[in-house]
Amino acid sequence: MVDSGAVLTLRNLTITNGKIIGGDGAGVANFGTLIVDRMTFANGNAAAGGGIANFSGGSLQVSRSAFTGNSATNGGGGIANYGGATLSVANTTFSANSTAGSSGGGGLWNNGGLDVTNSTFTANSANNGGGIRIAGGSATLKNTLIANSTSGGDCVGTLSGTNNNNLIKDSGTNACGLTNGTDGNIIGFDPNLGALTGSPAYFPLNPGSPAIDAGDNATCAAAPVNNQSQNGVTRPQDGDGNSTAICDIGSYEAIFPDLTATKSNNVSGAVTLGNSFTWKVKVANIGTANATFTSGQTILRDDLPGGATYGAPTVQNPVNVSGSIGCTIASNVLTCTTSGGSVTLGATTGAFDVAFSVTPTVTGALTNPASGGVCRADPLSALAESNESNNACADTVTVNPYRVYLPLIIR
Ligand SMILES: [Ca+2]
Ligand SMILES: [Ca+2]
Ligand SMILES: [Ca+2]
Repeated sequence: MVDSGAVLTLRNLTITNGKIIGGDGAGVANFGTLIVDRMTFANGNAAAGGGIANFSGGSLQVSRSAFTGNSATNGGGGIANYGGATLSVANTTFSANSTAGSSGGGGLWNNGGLDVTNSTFTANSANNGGGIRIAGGSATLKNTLIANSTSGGDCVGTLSGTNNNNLIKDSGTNACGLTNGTDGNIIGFDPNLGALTGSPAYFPLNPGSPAIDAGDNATCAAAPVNNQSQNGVTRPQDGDGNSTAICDIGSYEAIFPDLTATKSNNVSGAVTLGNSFTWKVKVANIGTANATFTSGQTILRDDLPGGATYGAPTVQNPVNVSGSIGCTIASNVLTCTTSGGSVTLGATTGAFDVAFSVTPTVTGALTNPASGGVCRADPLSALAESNESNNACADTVTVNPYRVYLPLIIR
């Protein structure tokens, strides 16, 4: 318990399995000033506030934390914020908290002053406001994700002031009245979350999630978010591969690799039969996360056309690459794989070239990749990328006939 007038900071701890029969705040009962950072509150049980109860006069600041599996008999499975108390929640996850009580608020119950920014509520349950129940007081939501409540609706109650750039899977009165498309709010859409991971636990955003690059950068830059995220990635990041960095909705900031492949020749696209040229494929990672291939995975495949013979490929110009890349050409298929361990192309700058000589045996267009084949980085989609549509490469070289010029004899 934090007494009125007292100040307590809790950081990097787990408070679990607390139980109060007939009382509030199984993790902490706060009457003073409580600062919670990188904390886990799990599996607590109380009348109200299975994680924390914030009583009148209390001031509670929560950041980069997780509330999971807490429950309350009356209301506020994760946190109960009473009238006359103030609560700020940022970069925090509420998952699988519940209340069976009539007050509702499986994740959070509010009757005081509440500001929620860049937080994620999912799989919470109640009979009224599975994610958040605003019973009274004032409440604002910004850059916040609420979804997948198993009962009671995602958000129930009346918000105050400006509530922008939230993603709520439910709609109407179960989305606290927010409207899709207004103030950057995304209402009625699945956030496409990954599996719970990390400590304190958070939900990653899968590639293509509508929460990616859909937040408000000014909100992220300001306190209490301060361009931080729960997963330790500095906001904002370009998560959708369009070269514009915007912070994400929820506690998580997504980063992904983004492989590209480009092919070039050294003869300006034309060669005379009887001569050779070089094809070069550049594989690069222009994404915000490292691209790591584990042992045995294929980094590049190029189905080469017939009508030529090919020299042995060589790996050239590695930049920000760790591990060993092995390339071979067999039966007119160029394959580059990891060679004895994993290979990482570092974020933003990781790249290498593969070069091989080509000796045409017939005239006409030498079109790479071959008809029905591919030239593609990560051809088996081993990695989840921000952009999967820029992995292909192609190039065509015209093979001209060898011309015989007879001398002109003038008599
Ligand atoms: Ca972007
Ligand atoms: Ca982003
Ligand atoms: Ca890509």
